[in-house]
Amino acid sequence: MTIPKVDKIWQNGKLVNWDEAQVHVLTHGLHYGSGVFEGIRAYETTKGPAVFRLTDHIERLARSAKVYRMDLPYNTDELVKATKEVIKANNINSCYIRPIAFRGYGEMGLNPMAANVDVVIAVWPWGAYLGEEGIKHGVRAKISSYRRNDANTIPPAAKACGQYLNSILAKIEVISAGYDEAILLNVHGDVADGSGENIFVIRNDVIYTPPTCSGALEGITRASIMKIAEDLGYHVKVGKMVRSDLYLADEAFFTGTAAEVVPIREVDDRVIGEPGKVTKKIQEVFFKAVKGEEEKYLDWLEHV
Ligand code: PPE
Repeated sequence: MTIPKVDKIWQNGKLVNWDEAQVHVLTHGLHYGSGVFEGIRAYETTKGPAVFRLTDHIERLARSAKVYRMDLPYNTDELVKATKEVIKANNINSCYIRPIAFRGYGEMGLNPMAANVDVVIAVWPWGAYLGEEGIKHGVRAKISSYRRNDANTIPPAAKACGQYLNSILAKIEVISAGYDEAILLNVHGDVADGSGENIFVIRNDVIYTPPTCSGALEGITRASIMKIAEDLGYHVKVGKMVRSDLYLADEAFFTGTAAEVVPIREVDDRVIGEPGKVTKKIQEVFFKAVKGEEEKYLDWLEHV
């Protein structure tokens, strides 16, 4: 997607004009992918814009940084405050939020420990990641021939910049083949997740999702959906899954901050069909929750 411009970006503690938020071409993170990032969304509510699980996202950013032994120059409270500040400065009611911390300019080579860490928080309007049609009628997914990074190669538990080359390979492979989204298996052949989403399947009214040890990111939407599904009375099981579990699902869907909740209509040309009743119910509660229309989940919203 082309990024729509807004006014300000938060860069290393200051609000700067969009066009002036620049880095040097010899930035460490540009050369080696040595950065960590988050994807967060703010939604319009009757009480003004609210960020969905902001603190949880910033805490995950800190965990990602820990994996790469990157010292963040700001603590969680400061980054939560900064996120609200940049939303306010842009006078925007609903947006996607992209905090990124990366090894900056000044050091080159594979020992990054001396490089300074830059932190940026940008916001912009971002509509349906896999399309409005996808949200309503489901997407066609294909299992990529690329395997999800192994935990002993590039840990999928962290959300690191360079690791997304893995998702990019998978995504361009299946898009070129005419599908909407890629599903990745891990090196052992178990289902991990989508290129930028977690995955759920439903069979006989039981909801299944792969464990993080299969290579799934510890998704914040995933956790929210598990809670919503349990509150609706469904059994949710976290367990290893193979490709035929996808083919034989009664229903399936992706979850993610950018993607939100997107039904899967087909996997590898095996038809699952139009979104089913469980998926639709979960989708409905999720979209109400993010907009502050579900009393039960109001504590997931952090008002700007
Ligand atoms: N798995 C992967 C690989 C992933 O990248 C994401 C988020 C998820 C699962 C879902 O996690 P969560 O957002 O906490 O529910 N992907 C982010 C980046 C997407 C992009 O294209 O960039 C996102 O959704 O913001």
